[in-house]
Amino acid sequence: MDVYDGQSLNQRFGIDGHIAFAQRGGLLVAEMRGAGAVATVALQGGQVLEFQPSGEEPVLFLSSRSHFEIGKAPRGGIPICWPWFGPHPSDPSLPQHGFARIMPWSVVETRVLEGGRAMLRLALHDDETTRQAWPYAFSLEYTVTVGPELEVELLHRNTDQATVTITNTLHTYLSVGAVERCVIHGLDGCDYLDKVDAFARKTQHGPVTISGETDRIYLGTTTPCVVEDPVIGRSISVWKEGSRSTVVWNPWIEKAQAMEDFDPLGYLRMVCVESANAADDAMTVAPGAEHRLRVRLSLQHG
Ligand code: TA6
Repeated sequence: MDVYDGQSLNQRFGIDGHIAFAQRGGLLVAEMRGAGAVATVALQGGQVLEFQPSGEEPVLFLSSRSHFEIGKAPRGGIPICWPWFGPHPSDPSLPQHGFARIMPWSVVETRVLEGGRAMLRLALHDDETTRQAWPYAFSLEYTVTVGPELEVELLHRNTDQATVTITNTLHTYLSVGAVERCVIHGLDGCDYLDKVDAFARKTQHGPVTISGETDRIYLGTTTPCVVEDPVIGRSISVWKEGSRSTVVWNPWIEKAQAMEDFDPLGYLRMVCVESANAADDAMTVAPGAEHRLRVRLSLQHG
């Protein structure tokens, strides 16, 4: 099926009142509604762009200057960084954060689950384009479940004959009232690589706060993070499974201004808390084996 034919997708996978396919700029998106929450997912990259439970402010940051065009990941939501996180280890001509977030994913299933949650399942398999960048066979499935919580799961099956080494992240951009007022719990005592200080290895003492460019890979951590947001008056819990690293990123002023798709003051209203396997936590996946990376976003008040 042509992954960019909205009409045939609606005929085959649309579910009245729950899932419809529409054009957003140059991208085809799934508009989802489940148990009172709404979400938007771009078929390019399987990128969740928006998630908003009823009565809540948007949970994900999406830059107002995002491009919705083929070949470029919109700035925000949850880009899927796979099969490598960051620059390619040896070939600078290859895309940063791997190719999964800029490839066309195909729809394989849509369903309404118990309680009225909406589910969308997408797939991506190796082809000559991916094999030029990464010479291995693979099968990826990405499942997005929308309800009062957002759950995403990236399932990688190694269909190659070789063991592969993967770094990855679900690069979650959270929307906050004022980043400098937020407190991020869950990383106390963790070692991290500080990308703002030549990847120096440091130890986190207490919660994480943001008062400048912050780009840290926390290592060997499997615990959930909680972003306390006193301005909006809520906390966002980032639960994860299948991830041993957590990346915390805010570009702050200069870096944000250097990104033309980052609205000028957007950095004040976002923080990335990314569920990853990066650096020392790179993973190997044997032939025939599979790896699941799951993230669940939920909100708490008071
Ligand atoms: O996850 C943090 C990070 O690796 C930063 O260093 C910055 O590069 C960010 O990802 C965004 O990367 P992108 O390629 O989406 O602009």
